Amino acid sequence: EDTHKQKLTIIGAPIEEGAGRLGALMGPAALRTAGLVRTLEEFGHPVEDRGDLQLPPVLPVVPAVDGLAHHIERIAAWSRMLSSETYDAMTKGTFPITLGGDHSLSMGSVSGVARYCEEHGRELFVLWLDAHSDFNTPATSPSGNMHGMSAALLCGEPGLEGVFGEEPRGFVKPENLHLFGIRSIDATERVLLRERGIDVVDMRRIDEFGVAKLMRRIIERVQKANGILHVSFDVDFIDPSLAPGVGTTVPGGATFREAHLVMELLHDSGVVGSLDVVELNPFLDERGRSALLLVDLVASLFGRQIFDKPNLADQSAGAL
Ligand code: B3U
Ligand code: MN
Ligand code: MN
Repeated sequence: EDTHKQKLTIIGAPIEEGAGRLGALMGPAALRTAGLVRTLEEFGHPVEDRGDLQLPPVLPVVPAVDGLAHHIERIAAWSRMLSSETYDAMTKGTFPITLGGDHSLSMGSVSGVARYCEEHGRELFVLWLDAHSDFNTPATSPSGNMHGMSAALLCGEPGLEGVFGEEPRGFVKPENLHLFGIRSIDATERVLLRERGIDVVDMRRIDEFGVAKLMRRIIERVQKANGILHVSFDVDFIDPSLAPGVGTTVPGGATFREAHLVMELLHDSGVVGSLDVVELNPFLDERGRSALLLVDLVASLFGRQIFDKPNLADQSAGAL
């Protein structure tokens, strides 16, 4: 789980039915056009690109849910497939990067990572970079869109068992989920997030304390537990003025430097073991700028630096 020269497995997940607007299907293609693979190779990582996965011709039968969950059969098929893809990639000692596709894909990608962690006795932590908390269930969701349910499913909330059925899956401990960059929470989500004690780093906390302090606190938790950190990067984490290519823009998002700093700190930490890049909607983008920004952010996660990192061992003013 080292972001330094590790072998990477790219998994394209052209899924769009979890979102309210179509177009995220083109996300993996746009990220490739923007030079993702070339950029990762530039930083010395051998890359295996598994291409874009396809839905199987026969979808699983999912029992009816209490509430609203649009296209649950298709999302169940993607989840099962992606779970075994990320699990296999990690079992082979590689770092899976799942390209979306809408955020419902993380039900699958993170489940596979969690399964790997369980089998290897490693504690899993999840950093969910997003404008939204994605903590609805079919019973609480105002929209029925499953990209707003993935974090809840991963924490084992009721109502989403049918997504995996009897297929192997893994879970995330609610206390190990860190939502970061949040600025849109439904009333029903708020209740559930409080009941489960989820760590919600909202934009106000980022404004007051800065991303560096808030990120170090999360990274130190992972390091102390010798854990593995999964990063789930929703494009709407970034401010829409910089990344307009997303279906659900929310003003007041991360700035260019805040987003890069998050990635730079994650790189230096060495704790990241897998990544999702989700919700890029090229149909809504402007001349590829969101895709290009995402590739630059991924480059920061894999080692691109402006010049030097500060010496943390010596925090005296002179050393800064
Ligand atoms: N919370 C709302 C909106 C939403 C969640 N995630 C996105 N949008 N991208 C819902 O539909 O669950
Ligand atoms: Mn999301
Ligand atoms: Mn979002």
